[in-house]
Amino acid sequence: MDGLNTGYAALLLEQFLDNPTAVPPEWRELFESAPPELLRAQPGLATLLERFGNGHAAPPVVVEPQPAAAPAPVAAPFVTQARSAVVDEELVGGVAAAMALVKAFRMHGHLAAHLDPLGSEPPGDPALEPERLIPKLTPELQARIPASLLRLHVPGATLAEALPHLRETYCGTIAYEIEHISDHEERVWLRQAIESGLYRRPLDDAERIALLARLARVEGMEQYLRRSFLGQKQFSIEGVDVMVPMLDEAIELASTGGAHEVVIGMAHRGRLNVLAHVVGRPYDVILREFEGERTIEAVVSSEEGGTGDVKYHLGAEGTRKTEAGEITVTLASNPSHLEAVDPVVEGRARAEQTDRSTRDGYHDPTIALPILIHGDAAFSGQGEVAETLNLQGLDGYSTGGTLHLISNNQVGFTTDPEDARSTRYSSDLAKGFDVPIIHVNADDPEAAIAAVRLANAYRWRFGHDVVVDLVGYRRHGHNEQDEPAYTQPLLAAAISGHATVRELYAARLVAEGVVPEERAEDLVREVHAELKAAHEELKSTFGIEPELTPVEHRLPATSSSTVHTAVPAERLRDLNEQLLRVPDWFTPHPKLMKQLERRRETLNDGGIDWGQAEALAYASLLVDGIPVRITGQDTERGTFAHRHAVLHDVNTGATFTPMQHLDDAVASFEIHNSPLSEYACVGFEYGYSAAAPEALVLWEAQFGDFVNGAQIVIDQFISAGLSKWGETSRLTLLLPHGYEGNGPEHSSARLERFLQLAAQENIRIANCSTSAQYFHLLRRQALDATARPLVVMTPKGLLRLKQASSTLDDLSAGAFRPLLDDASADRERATRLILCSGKVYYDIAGHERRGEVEGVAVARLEQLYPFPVKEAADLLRGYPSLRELVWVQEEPQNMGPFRAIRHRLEEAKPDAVQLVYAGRPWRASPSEGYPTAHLREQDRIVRAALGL
Ligand SMILES: Cc1ncc(C[n+]2csc(CCOP(=O)(O)OP(=O)(O)O)c2C)c(N)n1
Repeated sequence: MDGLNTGYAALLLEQFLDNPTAVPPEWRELFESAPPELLRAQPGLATLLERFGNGHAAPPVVVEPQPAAAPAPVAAPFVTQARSAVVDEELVGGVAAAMALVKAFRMHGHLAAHLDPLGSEPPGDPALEPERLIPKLTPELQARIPASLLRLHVPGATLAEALPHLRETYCGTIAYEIEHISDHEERVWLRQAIESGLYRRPLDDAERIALLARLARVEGMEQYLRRSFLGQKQFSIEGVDVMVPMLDEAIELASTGGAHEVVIGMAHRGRLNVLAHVVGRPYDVILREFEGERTIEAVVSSEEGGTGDVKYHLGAEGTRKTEAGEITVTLASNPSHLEAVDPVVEGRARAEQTDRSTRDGYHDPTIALPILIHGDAAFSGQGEVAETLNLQGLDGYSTGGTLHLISNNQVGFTTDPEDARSTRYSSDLAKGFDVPIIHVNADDPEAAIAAVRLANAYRWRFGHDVVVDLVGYRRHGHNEQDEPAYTQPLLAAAISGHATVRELYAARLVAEGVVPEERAEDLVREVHAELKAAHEELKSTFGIEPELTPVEHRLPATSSSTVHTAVPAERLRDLNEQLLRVPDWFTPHPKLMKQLERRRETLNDGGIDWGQAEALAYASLLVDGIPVRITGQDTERGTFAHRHAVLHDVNTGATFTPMQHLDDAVASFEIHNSPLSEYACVGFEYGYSAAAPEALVLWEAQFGDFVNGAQIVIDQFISAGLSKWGETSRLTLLLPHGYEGNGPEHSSARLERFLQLAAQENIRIANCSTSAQYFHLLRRQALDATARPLVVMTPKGLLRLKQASSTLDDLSAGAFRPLLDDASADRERATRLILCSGKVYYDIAGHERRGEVEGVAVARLEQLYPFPVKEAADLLRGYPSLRELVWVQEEPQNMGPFRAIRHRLEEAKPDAVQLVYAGRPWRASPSEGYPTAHLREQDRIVRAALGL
């Protein structure tokens, strides 16, 4: 017994001795059953409780609130029995054993549950066997222990009566893992919800027939496709067919709860069925894909032709009618990379849930429900799942709870669970995130619906994630070209002799007289007929070119002239002043405030640094109605302490974000420090930005190197999404980059990787060298009519470098310039033109021997992609005496921009001009580890560039 329970029990005892009716009935019964002399001495209480507790953890009755339903009336065995100490001791011991048994069912019942449709025996657990508790818990005692004392919500007045229900509830075709949840209220709620059977309300006949019809549709479609397109991949759903009616139910419930949208992320398995039956993609569109016709999306995804994507990766959007009205169902496009879409779906849902016309982006999670469907092998194997689960409770990322559905076919390609994970269940990871887990047998469709109902109620009540582990099987191979018997012969044999869920359910409904046998058979035939008709209709159109309107997805290589990025000086002054304002109740750190207040002087004297230029860019966008969202590790302050967008009260710790208090702002400013993740966080922002095309969404890396933790999102979504799915966004990656002697890991954001991925104007890549350029770039990114992701190599040392700072005039006039010429060069006489990008410019321009060299000009390439072809040609034409064009970079020759832009430089220069490379040689690691080695190498590069 712990202190709390003993203390609580002592309190109750005191009350009982004073007035026996003042304590809860079960305590009264307990006290009344004990010898009075034992009760009157405190050590006696300890003995009583010790026997009561039987060395186990505290009985749950101690701190639980009363159940909503009144407990069933019970004969008072303790009172009416002879008051002999021997009998009472037996009873007390029996109660303790009974509590242990109840606890065992709640905690370990799942181990004895019948979850496998193929009938494998559950492992069971000795703690679930009442016989093992004999002699403490004889059948006679079981019949005397009142269920209310055990806080049971299953039917039955005594333990003996309740026991079968307990077993049925916890060890049937649904099983629960909820006892790991640290929140007491949630545990109590879940126990009550589970045991009361509220969410297992039997379906009525109409619902059962509709469920059967749905299963017939699911199965019918898979069969039709397999027979008509032999060997084509469809990643059949068969074995977890009930997933479709489960999604139907989740959508219906979401709609009833007021949601306008359901956003679904899923992999290959069952996707075609979900597309057709859940999202509502017409059969003929799916059949067209099987016939090898290009999809409409693929044809129009870019002027030069996108690649399109295989049919089981394509996203879709549909509108569904529900009892509560229409609801949008979105299936996110996703790559083959399992689980990569998880955070993307979360970001999409969050964008839908956010009101960006409010100052801080009011978040209402009821607006959209995210559903993630996982494979069992992927859920336990891919770290992205953990990163995504970790977002659920965070202010900047929460979506009010995600419904996770593990489509558990008990195999991953050809790998058995024993080789795929170290834990018993695929879902085990989720336990570490306080997530309730509901396992359900996929051959019991009604149980599967009940699982969704409980999951939905839990999400609605607590706003947290919930996992439904749908345990089924895979009727065929991994795909339609695989022979499963080669690798899982026993499993394949068992499955081939196993009736489909539709057959099983039909037989049940026929046997129960719910549906006539012929009607049950007709259901599948009808689906086949419908598909056949759609197929024939489609075939009759072959040879006729569909009328398609090509969509213009190319973007101009330079800033569109229609994008006006300059902001009147007076407005900037006003915004600057407002950004320095804090309310009376707020005491900022005086030293920080002094530092920020220097931002007043810079408007007159120059010296507007990166942080100030960025703040003014965001503020000016907010008053123009463009929402801004920025996240990243330590982004509120800024890794390099250059942002300080969120101020902290030195006395109370309260925060204040001036950007959310601008007088004329008509759009939201969201800023959040992110968890220490790149993969999920970049994925989340991609999803958010794709669903919020009007917003400027930025993600900032702590150092640019770390962005490769999100490489899958960059390769598969950010750069290829447009070509594959016609999907793009304004997502802006801020990647601190530059060689400042911090070693191999804090120098390079791997610019070369982005350049390699850049084609068909899919993304923009920039590396600015002044704060005004950064200001105009950010504004252009938000205002350009053509949305594209932007990758910015952001500086470290330059953040405060005087020479890189700007003046108010620079912000109130002009625009972003992709190429900066050397303003002080003698163009007629210059024979060597150095071209570089980013911070190395200042190393060259500021080199101690720069003055010694004549005939050298230094220009800066600020936008690396799309390459400013015209500007580069104009630049070179401006230097008639040129003999050498030197490309200078800090990165090794196999990295950095050189290899990606070399052909552009060759094209821009006259033949007589020689192209020279100055930079680090080919290297396997980006930079030196020692500061002195760095300085030596940096100096060598600059001298080589200047010809010293
Ligand atoms: C990140 C990643 N690694 C490897 C693969 C290759 N792959 C495709 S399906 C699959 C097995 C998936 O098993 P599971 O998650 O259980 O889903 P199921 O196909 O059984 O529905 C694998 C390994 C992949 N698609 N993505």
